[in-house]
Amino acid sequence: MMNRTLAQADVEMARILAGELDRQQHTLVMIPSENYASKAVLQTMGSILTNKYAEGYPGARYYNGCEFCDRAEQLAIDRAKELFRCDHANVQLHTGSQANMAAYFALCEPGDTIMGMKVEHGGHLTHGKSINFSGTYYHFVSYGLDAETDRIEYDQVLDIAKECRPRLIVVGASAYPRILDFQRFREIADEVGALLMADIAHIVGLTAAGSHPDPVPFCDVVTSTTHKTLRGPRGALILCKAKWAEKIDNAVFPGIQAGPLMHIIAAKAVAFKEAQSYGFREYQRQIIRNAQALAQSLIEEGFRLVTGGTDNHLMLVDLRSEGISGLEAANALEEANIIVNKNLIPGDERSAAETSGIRPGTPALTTRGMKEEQMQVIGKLMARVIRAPQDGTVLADVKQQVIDLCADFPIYEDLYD
Ligand code: DSN
Repeated sequence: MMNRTLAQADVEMARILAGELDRQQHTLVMIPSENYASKAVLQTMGSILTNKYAEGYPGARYYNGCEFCDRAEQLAIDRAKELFRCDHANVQLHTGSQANMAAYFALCEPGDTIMGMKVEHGGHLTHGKSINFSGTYYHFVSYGLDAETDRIEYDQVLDIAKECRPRLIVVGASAYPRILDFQRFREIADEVGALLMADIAHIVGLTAAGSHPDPVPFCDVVTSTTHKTLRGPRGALILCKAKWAEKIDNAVFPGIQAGPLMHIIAAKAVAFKEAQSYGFREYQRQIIRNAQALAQSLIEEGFRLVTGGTDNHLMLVDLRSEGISGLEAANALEEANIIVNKNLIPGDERSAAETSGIRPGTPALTTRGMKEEQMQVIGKLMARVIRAPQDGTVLADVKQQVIDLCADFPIYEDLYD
């Protein structure tokens, strides 16, 4: 029983995993929040640390037998502090949403006023959407993008802050293709006496590698996921100034989480080590070069991009003049093995389930080694599909070209060796 492989123990599930591996190998993964974790990270996630309860923190656990859990978690904390040059790191968060929940618990009281970016303009559910805990338990006031520029206009943010006098301002987005000026947000927060939190779930790899301005010097607390541009295991972390360390740790455990996922924490430590390499810094630079090459290719094909391009790993394609919704475009692209997600664009009149845009990104394509040359080709393939979403011949032809392209950039060749 204990020693059987997955294929021996559960043929059905083994087949599902084999199918997913095949899908990841033969499709262009262009959802900007997705990536391919390294074999070392995957091995650690699948390790025996999943067997252990370790409620508490290194050196202060509620269970015995935590010697190796303590070492693994301390390694993750130390590496996170070094990588992000911060005072304190909590690496136990299961998800980005829980990281934001813990940060609000630590910094605010229920009912406090918090400012966050509108979800419809690129913010996250946990930045105050009424259907989310954030909008239910806190008084969120939203700032959005300027109607002319589709960018954050910092004077507008300041005006809103002066009016609502928030306890906390949240800066960060899931769909904003431009640089975030954390220093300017700090100045705004200081002017109204607010605390400042950055949610860098998307751009964390870029900031760690110096390819995007660093939020850590300017923010009280920084939250992030670990599986997007950082290319680690699915999970999250919180970085903070020393003065918030105890409140953050208490908010995470026992505040909102109990038993930590030790196998995931250990895999975060591995990812943090990988992120300290020169290769990782070059990888992040290439993500941006690739995004800009893809943006250029789409613009040459006649598409309108929100803000006209990108500074980071993603872009928003406005499909309103194409006579196709984001949903229809994403579904047609999937037929051709190109995986993107539909996304609201600023001023969108369609619902979030339909949308007028898509949000392509380059982190996963860059992990498999693709460069600007391939981005040029991919932009043209996407245009063919979006302009002929019902044409079976076009979809079949593009699909074959995608499969051929993917074959030149293999992933996980020896995963099960
Ligand atoms: N679901 C993530 C994304 O795709 O951006 C945000 O949590």
